[in-house]
Amino acid sequence: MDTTIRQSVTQSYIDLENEFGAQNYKPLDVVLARGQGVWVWDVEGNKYLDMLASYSALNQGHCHPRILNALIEQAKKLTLVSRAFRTDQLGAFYKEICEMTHSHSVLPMNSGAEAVETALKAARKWGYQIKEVPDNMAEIIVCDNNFHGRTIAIVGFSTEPQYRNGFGPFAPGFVSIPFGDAKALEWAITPNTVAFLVEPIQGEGGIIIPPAGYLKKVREICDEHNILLILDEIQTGLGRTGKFFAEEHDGIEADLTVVGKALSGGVYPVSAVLSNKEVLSVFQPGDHGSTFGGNPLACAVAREALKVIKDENLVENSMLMGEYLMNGINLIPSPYVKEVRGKGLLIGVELKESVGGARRFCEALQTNGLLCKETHQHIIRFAPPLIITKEQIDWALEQIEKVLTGPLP
Ligand code: IF1
Repeated sequence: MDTTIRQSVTQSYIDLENEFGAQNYKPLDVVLARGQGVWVWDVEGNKYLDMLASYSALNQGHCHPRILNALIEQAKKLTLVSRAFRTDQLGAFYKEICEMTHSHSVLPMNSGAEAVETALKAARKWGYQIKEVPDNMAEIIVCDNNFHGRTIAIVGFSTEPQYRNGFGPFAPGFVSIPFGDAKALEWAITPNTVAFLVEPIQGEGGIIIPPAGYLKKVREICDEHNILLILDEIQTGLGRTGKFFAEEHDGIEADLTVVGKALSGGVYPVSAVLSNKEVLSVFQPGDHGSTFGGNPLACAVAREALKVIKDENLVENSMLMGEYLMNGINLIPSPYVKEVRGKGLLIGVELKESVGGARRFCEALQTNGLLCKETHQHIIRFAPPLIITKEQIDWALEQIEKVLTGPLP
């Protein structure tokens, strides 16, 4: 196929999306048809290194054979019964994830936002039942610049105008404070505060890493005031930052931990709330639920996805390869870069404002075979699958160097 025909094939897929779909995204103009490991191929046959990994949902890489096999084998047996009946998968999933994460109990959902909502509901109910906060008075503290999903309750406490505007009215009971500022947390607490919800590293916020010891201080403050610490580890968890959970960098444990994304290795939506303080026991039969939450297909997939993280030492690889990639980027003498920051394989490269935005750099990287996504105008996010090897990073660094030291794209 010559180039023009190939490009018109791509264009026909883009036109189809544009004609019939809601335009709530503006993706790069690459139409992907296949993925394997760290690699993806578009409909023209071009090969790319996936440096986004579906925002950390593909920590185990695309189409991991073991996870696919678990999906296929379970799909042939039983996919869904709803929680009206029990299955032979659910208990095993509970036991394995609790043992792996040192949790007491778990509540499975599907998307990240649903699991965040679940944690918020658990925290409120805990507040009324255990902390004895007066009815309907519970307050939950969140952080400016947060990202926890797209439901109305969640976007109601977003500080990003685009995520909120036009979607009100919103649920009351949320207070937002600056991220990374433990004093601000102390000041915001009232007798009705039931929980503090925070991301260990703000992902969408621009890979913002709080000051060292922040979470440790936050943990102490929460203990002192009897409020629950809810960590959203949907993006930072399951090895992404070089620890199984990012909370381990500060040597603490959350009361409620929210996980999603890579819990299924990216093949199926699976999320969960993990509890260390038996907070989840406030839920009585009928209080909360989901048709698909905890279904046998999800359980089989998640069980295998967790085993792959362990068997392939992905947490350690994330730490080692993360350091290697970040050092490599730091060594590139680029006139465009303001700062490189990250933990493990969650890395943000902040460009100077004068270069006119990261989007054009992502497009230039695409031309060189790397798929990346900008965040917050000026930041390029590098978050490849955790299975990435040193050789693959060396190749990626060559492409990144070309773009960061070449002419302004
Ligand atoms: C989109 C961002 C990332 C998350 C954290 C909860 C959720 C997410 C820390 C909700 C989801 C996704 C959602 C997706 C793009 C992506 C994203 F750019 F929007 F912010 F990763 F950085 N907590 N993040 O990162 O999980 O309900 O989506 O399963 O909304 O466009 P979900």
